[in-house]
Amino acid sequence: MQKVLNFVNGREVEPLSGEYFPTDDPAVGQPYALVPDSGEADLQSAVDAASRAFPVWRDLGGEGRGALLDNLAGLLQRHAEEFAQAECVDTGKPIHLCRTVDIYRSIANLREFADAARNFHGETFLKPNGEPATDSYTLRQPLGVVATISPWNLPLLLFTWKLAPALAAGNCVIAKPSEVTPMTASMIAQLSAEAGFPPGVLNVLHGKGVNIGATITKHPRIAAVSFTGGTVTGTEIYSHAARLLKKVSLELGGKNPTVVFDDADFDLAVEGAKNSAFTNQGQVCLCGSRILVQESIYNKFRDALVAKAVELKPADPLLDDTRFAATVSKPHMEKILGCMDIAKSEGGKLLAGGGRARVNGRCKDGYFLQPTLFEGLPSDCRTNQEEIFGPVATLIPFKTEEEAINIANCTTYGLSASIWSQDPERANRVAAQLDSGTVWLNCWNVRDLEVPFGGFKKSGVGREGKWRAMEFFTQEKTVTKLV
Ligand code: TXE
Repeated sequence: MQKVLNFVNGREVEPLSGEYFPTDDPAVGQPYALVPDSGEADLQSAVDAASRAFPVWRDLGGEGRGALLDNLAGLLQRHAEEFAQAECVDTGKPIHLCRTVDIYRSIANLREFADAARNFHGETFLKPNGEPATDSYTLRQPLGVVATISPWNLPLLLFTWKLAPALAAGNCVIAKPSEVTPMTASMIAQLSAEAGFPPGVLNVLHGKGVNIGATITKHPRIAAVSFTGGTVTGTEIYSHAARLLKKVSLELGGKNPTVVFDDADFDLAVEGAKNSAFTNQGQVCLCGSRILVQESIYNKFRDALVAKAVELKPADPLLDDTRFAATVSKPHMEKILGCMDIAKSEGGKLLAGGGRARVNGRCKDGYFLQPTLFEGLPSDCRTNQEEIFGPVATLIPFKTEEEAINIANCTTYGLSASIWSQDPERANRVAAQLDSGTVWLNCWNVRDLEVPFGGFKKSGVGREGKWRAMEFFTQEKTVTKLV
């Protein structure tokens, strides 16, 4: 079986314990690769390599670091199809999505932060009339050795979304990809050597969250942790980091509302609600899993959405025209099936799906689920409060704007929302009142890499996005002289 390896000090290495565990191809439902079960000794050797590389990397300057990030983007572009195939096998998501989102956006991340490396700057404060008169300027300096911990739903995209700003800002990185989807992180680490990154600048350690993940968050020489994943894990990382006063950025879960008013462009809103609920089998933190629809169009909208969900047939992810494929792992599929049972036991009326899907041929044992819709559930029940992170959404009718806002805001999460209305005043008025880090008007998941990104409430701490991420991965120094 194929072995994934760690990447430390510029080369691939076995875990020092020699221990591995298997990972599945979720579309086939069989193990296909072995993943290093890294531990404390692997971390120590990676931190040592990163610490040695740090002065060289820092002193290369923004131009030099930007050039290497651009080199890496170019190499990834050249190998894009290979990476898309690998991501598809590792995650079970449609190859179309791997090509047009995962790999495409990973290249964009590297290019965006190559630009940030060159153009990030401090501020000046010229105070000739101050008492006393001063000139001050700020320097944005790297933190040293930092860690990134990324999840399985967009493996390379979220890996590079953290790695690129960390490197652009002049830090050396210990990166831990999800143990469920280790492949493309390992591949890009090898490309980084070809791109010319000095040994030790980027180190990738594979392994389980509870082992190597937790060990990373407790290491005294790691100055910051940037994490995307579940809220429970995020809370644990926050508490470990607090004891050592590490900087922490947490992008966590969501229970995002899609709010459809009766003046919406109907077809656009139905299509938007479908994409928002079921893209990547519902495994995107930004997915709209609660679909709030104004009463006067509720029945018509429900019927149209159900028809779209039924049309979305799970299929082999490696086929070009597949738009809905496998969930990422057996435990995750079982978690989602459990959530469907909870929805039924809470009195939800099943409108579409509701269980496993069977795909013939090589995928007959794969982890496929049906796109699933429920209605008739109160907004305070578990199904409408807890993140399912699968292809399961609920429809909830509302009468007034005020009621829509109350329902939308009544969870502990606050990551994103979409509003569908052709009245711009209403759309902007409601956007201002939603407890969400991001609100889309008549669209969903349109991501400008420069704009701030993060969550309200239990959806996270801090903001990512071009300049916000550069701020996170640096510390500010003020230099003042009398004039
Ligand atoms: O995520 P985890 P899981 C949500 C989603 C999902 C739930 C659990 O609701 O059902 O989280 O998924 C590493 N210290 N999201 O269990 O555990 C882990 O190895 C340090 C939302 O897969 O959060 C992986 O690299 N690290 C989400 C990463 O954390 C630890 C994306 C994410 O895994 C660790 C994924 C620990 N103690 C899941 N435990 C989003 N926001 O996009 C685990 N890890």
